Amino acid sequence: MNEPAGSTGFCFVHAADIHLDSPFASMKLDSPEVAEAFASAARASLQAIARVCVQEGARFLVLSGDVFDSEQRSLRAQHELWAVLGGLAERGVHTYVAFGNHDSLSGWRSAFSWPEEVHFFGPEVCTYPVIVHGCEVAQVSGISYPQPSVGENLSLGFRKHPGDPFTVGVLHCNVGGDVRHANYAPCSLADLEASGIDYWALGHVHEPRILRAENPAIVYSGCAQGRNPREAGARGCFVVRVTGGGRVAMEFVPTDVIRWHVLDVRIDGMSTVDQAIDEIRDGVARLAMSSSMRSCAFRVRLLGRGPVHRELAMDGPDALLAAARDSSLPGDRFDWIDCVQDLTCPDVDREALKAGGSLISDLLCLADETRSDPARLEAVRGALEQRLGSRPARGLTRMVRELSDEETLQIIEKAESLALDLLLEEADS
Ligand SMILES: [Mn+2]
Repeated sequence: MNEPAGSTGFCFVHAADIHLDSPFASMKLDSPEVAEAFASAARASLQAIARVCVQEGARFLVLSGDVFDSEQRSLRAQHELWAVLGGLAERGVHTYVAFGNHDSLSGWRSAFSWPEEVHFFGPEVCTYPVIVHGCEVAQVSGISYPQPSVGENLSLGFRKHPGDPFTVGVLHCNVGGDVRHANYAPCSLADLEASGIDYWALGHVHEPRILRAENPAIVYSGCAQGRNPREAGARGCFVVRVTGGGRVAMEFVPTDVIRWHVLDVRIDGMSTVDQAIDEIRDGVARLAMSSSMRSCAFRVRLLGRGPVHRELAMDGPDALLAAARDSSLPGDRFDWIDCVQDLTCPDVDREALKAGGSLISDLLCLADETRSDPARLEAVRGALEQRLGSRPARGLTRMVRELSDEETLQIIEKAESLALDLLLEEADS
């Protein structure tokens, strides 16, 4: 898009949730090279964001919270941010940084002197002018979390006044009470619209989402690098072009250096395990091809019903993991299978068993009723949480609380298969 000479059009980049120092703790990274690639992935995604700023001629960059993974910002992570934002400052690109629930101000004590082009938002909404060739083309308003947990609606502190230039609002928040995300700085679309802000640069939700395209634009950039299989698919930042008349056009640009994929392989119709291995390898190659030659990480889920289920019952998933992993890891890029989950079902005629009028048919009917009743699904999550609650496993309890309906259904499916395997074995013997 070419601006006519003399217009005050400009471009900026919106990113969030970089999570420098992210530990990737849940993964069993038995390859040191892959572990190193994951350890440096957040920094590499930040560097990619800086490259996008330079390539696209951005006037400024906004970072909408969770720049660091933890309040205890390590020296290394601080240095990484300082080096990258310092490089942008040397090119005249300003950066506006808000902190969120992961990196609230309560843990912020800088060990570095920052260039004057880098601006950190404090615990009150504050506004900086953006000057281009002596002319104020925009302003950037933002706020940081004073402590990790913020229950107030921070969006109410933002206001664009008559005569103000194009205004960007930088905020880490949960819009519309989305139950899949911790309800920090909750606000509604109507709150954001009422403020007069022209572009809401939001952080917190890790998936890129355009909630509104214009008047005002309301956008979650998502995280810059997926951190686990729940963050599968392209992750990156938005390049935002604003015309002299204040029209907004945005473009999503991936910045992830390792892309997560969930690969589903169905065993229906397979008679031997090598068919499953071939299918995993084919799927990995196909998804790698569609990932623009960046490294990839995979969670493989085996689904369906058939004779292969019985073969997998013992050490199946681990054996398949070993067989399907590329032994030539790693090169310039790699395809890393994080784990293989066995969600397959026994090779039986489920409908016939269900009609059989036995203990097995009771089990299958109960499983079906549970699947189709949201209240029962909730009860399953509650029961799981209670079982785990007695153990020192807070992380696990939180995971159970955040299980999606799809994940809960998978657990029920798995429970049904296990029970069916045991009951059928008993019937065989
Ligand atoms: Mn985050």
